[in-house]
Amino acid sequence: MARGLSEGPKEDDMATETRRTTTHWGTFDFTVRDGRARSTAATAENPAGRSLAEGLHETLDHPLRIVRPHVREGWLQRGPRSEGNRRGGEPMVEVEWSHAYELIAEELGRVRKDHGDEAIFGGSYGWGSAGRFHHAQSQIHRFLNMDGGYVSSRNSYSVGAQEVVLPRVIGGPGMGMFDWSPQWSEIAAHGQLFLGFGGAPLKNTRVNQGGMLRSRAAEAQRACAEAGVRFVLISPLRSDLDPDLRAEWVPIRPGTDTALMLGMAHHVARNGLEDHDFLERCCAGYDRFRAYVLGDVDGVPKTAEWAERITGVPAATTRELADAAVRHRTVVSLTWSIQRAQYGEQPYWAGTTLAAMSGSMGRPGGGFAAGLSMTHGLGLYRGSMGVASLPQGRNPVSAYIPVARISDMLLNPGGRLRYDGEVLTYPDIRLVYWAGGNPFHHQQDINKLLRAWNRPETVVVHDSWWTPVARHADIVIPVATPLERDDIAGGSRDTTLLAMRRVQEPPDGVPTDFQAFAEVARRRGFADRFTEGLDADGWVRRLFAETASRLADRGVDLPSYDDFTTLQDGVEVPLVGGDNVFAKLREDPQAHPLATPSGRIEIFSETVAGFGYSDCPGHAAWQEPDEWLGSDSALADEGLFHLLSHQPRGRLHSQVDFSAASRATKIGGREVLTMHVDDARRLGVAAGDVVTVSNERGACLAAVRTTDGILPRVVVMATGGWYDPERPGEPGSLDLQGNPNVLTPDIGTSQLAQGSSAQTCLVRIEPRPDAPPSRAYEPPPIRRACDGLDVIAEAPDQA
Ligand SMILES: Nc1nc2c(c(=O)[nH]1)N[C@H]1C(S)=C(S)[C@@H](COP(=O)(O)OP(=O)(O)OC[C@H]3O[C@@H](n4cnc5c(=O)[nH]c(N)nc54)[C@H](O)[C@@H]3O)O[C@H]1N2
Ligand SMILES: Nc1nc2c(c(=O)[nH]1)N[C@H]1C(S)=C(S)[C@@H](COP(=O)(O)OP(=O)(O)OC[C@H]3O[C@@H](n4cnc5c(=O)[nH]c(N)nc54)[C@H](O)[C@@H]3O)O[C@H]1N2
Ligand SMILES: [Mo]
Repeated sequence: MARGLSEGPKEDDMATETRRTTTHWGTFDFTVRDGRARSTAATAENPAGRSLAEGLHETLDHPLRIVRPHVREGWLQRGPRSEGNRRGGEPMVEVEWSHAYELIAEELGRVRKDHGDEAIFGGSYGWGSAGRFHHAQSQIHRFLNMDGGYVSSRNSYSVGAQEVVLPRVIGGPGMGMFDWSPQWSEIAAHGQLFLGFGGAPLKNTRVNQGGMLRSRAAEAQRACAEAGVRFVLISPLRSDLDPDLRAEWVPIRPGTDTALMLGMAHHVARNGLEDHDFLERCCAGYDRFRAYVLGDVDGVPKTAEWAERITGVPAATTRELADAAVRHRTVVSLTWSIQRAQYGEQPYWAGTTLAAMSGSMGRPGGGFAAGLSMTHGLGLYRGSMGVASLPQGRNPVSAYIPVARISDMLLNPGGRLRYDGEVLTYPDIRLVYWAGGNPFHHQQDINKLLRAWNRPETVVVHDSWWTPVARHADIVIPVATPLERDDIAGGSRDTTLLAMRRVQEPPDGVPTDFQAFAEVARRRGFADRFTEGLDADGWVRRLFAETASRLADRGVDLPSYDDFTTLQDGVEVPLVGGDNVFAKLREDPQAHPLATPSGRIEIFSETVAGFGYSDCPGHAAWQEPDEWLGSDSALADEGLFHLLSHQPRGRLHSQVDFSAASRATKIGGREVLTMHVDDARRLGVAAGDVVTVSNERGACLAAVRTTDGILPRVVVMATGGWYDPERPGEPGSLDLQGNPNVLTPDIGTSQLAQGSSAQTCLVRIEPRPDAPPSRAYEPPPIRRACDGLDVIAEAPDQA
């Protein structure tokens, strides 16, 4: 175990000490000698973090590190313009710090004056890094709010469909279901059957938003198996449940879970096996759903045989699962990726409905579960620590988009969008400002994104390395990494308040996001309001003091801040909030109504039905996706495969993709495409071979891995490999590294939620011998102004 921070250096290596800090992917101890980090180790309590620790310290002084501000050559020469931009395809020119800050300040001023505050997009989605003060989203939003506001984004890539549909069905906030889901400890104590749609892969529990110290997910899952819970894994991929759980594997075609649930519901309804009492007292509209399931509405009974034709799951299995679900204390659990698909609202609504029919809803260790183990704390803890965060102020601009509609917004100023009962108008964006996210990772259909991204006049990005988003900026401000800042970490659904201690100093002159925003704020005339006269240390102490006073009200005493920073295991904090609303609902629906119009679970929602969306009717229903293995084209053509792009096991999204930990998950520097052994044979490829994966939206290279643990004709690739176009700046280029988002469609889940739909994706696969190497981890071409380049020295307004 790492030496305690308070112990100080040993005599024999005076200059060496251990420093501990926290990331979204765990807490790490760094050996520091002569002011530089020399090694990384995960905490002993988080063995799973070892695979993500490898080489983390090496990322700090890596050649990909940006240490000076840069401006895209074309922007510097010709100034901001809405035509002819070739972002990502031109050299970047190194400029002076003050010059870069002035350019940003000038541009913000020009765009606000000429086009209004609604011309600035500051949605800036992304995970960024752990830490309550240096949280990039809070920083950029505070900054932009004080400068006049910005067009914002709503909802998440994680759970875009769930967040909008569940409040209509069960009420409450979009993320409420995380606290209301049965927890692993309750399942171990009371549960009997775990129906895991998409499973509960332990790889996902290596990550926790805001950080974590100890990993408990594996033991919590295993305790259920040891208690005799029957695990059924309903997923195209066998590795979606820990082998120790000895789950029965029911392979299913991607995108068809709703049909399986309807087949189960049919069996239950047809045989009168429902929990009639719960459906009558605690639910609304079951009759409407039942009529649909039995075929009274459209003449199509949703039998287990009907479901088999869609899902590929034998009818007998569907019926057996339905019988088991009504006889046993059952959890109907869905991963989030299932709703990150076209019509992603439906499986969540159907899962809630099935759980309500089953008899387990609102009973201990049973009912509907959303995303158990999809991050570490989900299923382990309810509620939050209530740690203070940086105040963001008020945004004077009301215009917003559902987050995944960014390309559509940039491509269609003035265009209309239906969303959750509203009609939104896309604003005319002239300036994009991003800190703490990577749209060239997270957005679907990157070739479309690139076309859209070239429309605004100016794009400003803060990042620490030449990430894909930094390469596609006009003005790049390099910032200190999370390992170079002091902060407080308090993970969501975690119980440890931790000090983050900087591991080393940032490179000379490189600011934190906070310092960079303060510099621009000074040039915009509001530095005092932005900083409130405090430096970062002053702010961290203020947030700690505010947290201490909140916790004192709850009877928890924190040490002084200075003592706190010496506690390597932090402080344990009890969580607040997160009552199980369904238990109370079952007990007495009059006394404990849900926050829905009827106060009950809306198996049928008049509100949603009233929106009149053909792609999201008033109850859960099967809707045929545009791309799936049962489509006419896929049935006729064996060359089409369903591509799933799931979360990477060796990193968080695209973060430090060049680190040793992330590279260890690749083959030959490329992302891995997992396919069935029979498919590999049919395609004439073997493990390790490079293939081209393509469809009408784009193409990427990947290296083959084969297994018998995947449904044939399904292939899976992790997200987050850095976008590496063969011809940088050109939409449609072959991606050399293996980024699945050059293939995924940019369509909303439906007009209700407009969530992202990455999992609805068919592709073709061909062997690609002699593939060109990936250059993702080389910096872009860089020029210094003294290289004789003819550049304008100032922004056009000043010239
Ligand atoms: N095909 C497909 N696409 C997906 C998904 C999928 O399953 N399939 N999943 C989706 C999901 S669920 C999510 S959440 C998104 C994730 O998408 P993102 O959250 O955008 O991905 P990250 O790689 O975490 O991007 C964080 C960026 O911020 C930078 N950064 C880190 N810390 C800081 C900081 O303190 N300051 C600044 N300025 N920069 C910082 C990092 O270097 C990195 O470039 O992707 C979505 N995209
Ligand atoms: N190691 C690691 N962990 C992470 C992250 C990371 O980047 N790295 N990211 C975190 C974030 S931001 C989020 S939002 C969560 C995401 O959590 P999820 O989106 O739920 O995670 P995924 O890994 O994409 O998907 C889990 C499994 O669902 C299965 N699946 C996909 N489509 C279908 C389908 O149609 N039907 C069925 N039955 N199964 C399907 C896939 O086989 C996949 O392995 O993960 C978090 N955890
Ligand atoms: Mo996510």
